[in-house]
Amino acid sequence: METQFDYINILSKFSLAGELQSCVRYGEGHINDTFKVTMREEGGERRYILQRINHNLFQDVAKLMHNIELVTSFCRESVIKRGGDPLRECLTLIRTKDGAPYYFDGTNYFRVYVFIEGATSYQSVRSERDFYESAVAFGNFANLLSGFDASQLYEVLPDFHNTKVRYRNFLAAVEKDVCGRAKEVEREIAWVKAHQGLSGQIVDKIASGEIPLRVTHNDTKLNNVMLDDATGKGIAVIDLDTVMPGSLCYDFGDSIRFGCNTAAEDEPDLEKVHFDLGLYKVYLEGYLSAVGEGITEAEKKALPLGAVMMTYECGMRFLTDYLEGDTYFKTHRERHNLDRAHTQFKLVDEMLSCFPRMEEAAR
Ligand code: ADP
Ligand code: GN1
Ligand code: MG
Repeated sequence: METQFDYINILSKFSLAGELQSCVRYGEGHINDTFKVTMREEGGERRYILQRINHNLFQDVAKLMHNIELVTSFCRESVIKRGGDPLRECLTLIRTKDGAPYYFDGTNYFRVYVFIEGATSYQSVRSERDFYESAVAFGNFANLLSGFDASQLYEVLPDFHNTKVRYRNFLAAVEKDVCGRAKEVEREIAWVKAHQGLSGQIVDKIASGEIPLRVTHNDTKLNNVMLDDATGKGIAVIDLDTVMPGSLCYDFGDSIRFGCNTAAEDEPDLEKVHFDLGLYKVYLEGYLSAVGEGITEAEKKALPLGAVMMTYECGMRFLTDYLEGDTYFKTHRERHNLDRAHTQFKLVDEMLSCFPRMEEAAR
């Protein structure tokens, strides 16, 4: 297996049931290295998720894991209160034999979660129903987090969705041009600059108090929610690394960015990439049905803007990473980040061309 670490030794540090059978790379996350671990025990198998935490990004893993512990125990309690199954409806951390929430082998940091069985995280929307259920799950999650005390959390990635800061970082990457790629992407750079006006749209509303800062998930892609294989319901929200102060508009917007694309996030053939307004309406309905009474009129009004803004920001982040030599997002081919940037820019163009209809739907 292509791990660059001794997973047998790593796994032996955790309190796992049974005997190790296999450990294989798993999922399509862009940040951590994720593996599915199968253990054999009497009467069957038990599965876990092993993750090598991306500590280039999360430089203070102790703080990151402090957040994860708090958020997962908070979710667990609420699932138990409503009579649900905490092992399927929230992430469950497995401790090391020393009782720690992660293990450091001198080079890398690792954590283990219970594998959520009988559920799937999808890479693209298969049906309106699935997308609706994912919206309900993320809406419920936002509702749940409204009871969470923000002061307990570390802001592990400061300015994560501060699009103005992202824009400044983009300009710096263009300026430095460490890989000599700026010339090749002059057109894309010009596009980002021409749309600079978008970057302050949500940030300024938060700064002026027009929309509130809340505890949010901040990475609400479809593949960060698990849909039950039997019922189709969104049962668990996963990938909690970025739970931090943020805006509902970010969470709503990121789901739209990813899920309302008629093609994959990295589709090289732009003919296939379109913004699906019908799916946007489906998600909006599901999200509003679950997010709770707490959402303000100003937030509701800004949801469509959140979609445009998050797509702009993400495209800009992909282009920045391309300019910086693909050091942030995992890439699997030449120009992978550039392909990703292209899809996002096309989606923004299409969103802007039907923006009044997006606003109308959110009224
Ligand atoms: P990244 O931060 O790299 O996106 P994630 O935490 O989202 O990492 O994990 C990557 C993928 O692994 C997810 O999209 C999902 O498919 C799968 N996954 C993660 N945690 C679990 C779990 N507890 N049970 C089942 N699948 C999981
Ligand atoms: C990353 O970890 P993952 O793959 O769920 C990224 C998001 C981006 C997304 C783009 C911590 O999400 O912010 O929107 O890729 N996560 C982090 O697909 O940077
Ligand atoms: Mg993920």
